[in-house]
Amino acid sequence: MERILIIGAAGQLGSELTFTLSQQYGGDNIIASDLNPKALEKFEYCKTAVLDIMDQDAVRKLIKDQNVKQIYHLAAVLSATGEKNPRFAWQLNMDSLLFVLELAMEFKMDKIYWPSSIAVFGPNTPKINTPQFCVKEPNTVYGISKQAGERWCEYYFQKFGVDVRSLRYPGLIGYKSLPGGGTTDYAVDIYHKAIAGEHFDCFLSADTALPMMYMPDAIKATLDLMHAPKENVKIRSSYNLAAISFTPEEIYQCIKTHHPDFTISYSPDFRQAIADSWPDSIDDTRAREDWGWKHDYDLKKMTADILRNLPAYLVNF
Ligand code: VAH
Repeated sequence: MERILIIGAAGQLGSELTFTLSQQYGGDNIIASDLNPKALEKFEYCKTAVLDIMDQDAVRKLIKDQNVKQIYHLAAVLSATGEKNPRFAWQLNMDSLLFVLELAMEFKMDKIYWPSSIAVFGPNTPKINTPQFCVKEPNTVYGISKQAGERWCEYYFQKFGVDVRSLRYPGLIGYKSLPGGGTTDYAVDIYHKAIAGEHFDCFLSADTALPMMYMPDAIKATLDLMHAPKENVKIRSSYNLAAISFTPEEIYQCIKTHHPDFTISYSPDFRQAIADSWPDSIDDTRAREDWGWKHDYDLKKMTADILRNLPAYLVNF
């Protein structure tokens, strides 16, 4: 029985990726792990383990006992939270990745997945249709850790043959988890406020365009990449990935077609500077050429799907 370990399974991406992986491989072959025991209660359909990725003995023991052959390493401190505790964010994001790459060698793992982000781009990166290869001088701890992590992934692939794969996610939007510590999480919270009939005060300015993606597209891209034949995965740092780009005003206007009384105001805070350092849109031609990436959701289709499904989910939060 070869198993897949998901580290940080209770996060925004992990919550949905764990469900899809369990559907594909069977719950008995999936181990959802997280620091927070309570957060693991929702994973009734797969195996679970309370796990601190920094507790190396515990991680090694679990890998041996459960014959883990793939790891999805999703645990990280996101952009806004990272700026409040830079040293911790760097240590968790970097040390945990290096440890996972070492484990991949030690246990001869089949594949590793590690998410990067458009946060690797910085203020002097071309902002429109940002290319796969370009200047990257990120000025957030999160972005710096993702850029360094990409370098390590490519190094472990080239030097040691570790089959580690990665995507530069745009802002991810889903209705199955609450808004987190990300700069793009305004685009999650806005739906919650609309459904609750509350006013929304946005922490970014009305015209802040950012690359975004609906969670079902992010899950599809992740599994398309992980299932691609090894020879098709030609970029071993991390692939640019794109779907939609919009501003807070544009998502507000889209929601307003469903909730005409919904109101918004704009009060940019420290996260505005983070958003301003990121691209407006991304060129993901290489992902489309190398392993056939294609997104399904635009802003209108995503908004309709979230507003249809979120009310039932609000009961669970
Ligand atoms: C963040 N949601 O806002 C993450 C993402 C592109 C941003 O990596 O930090």
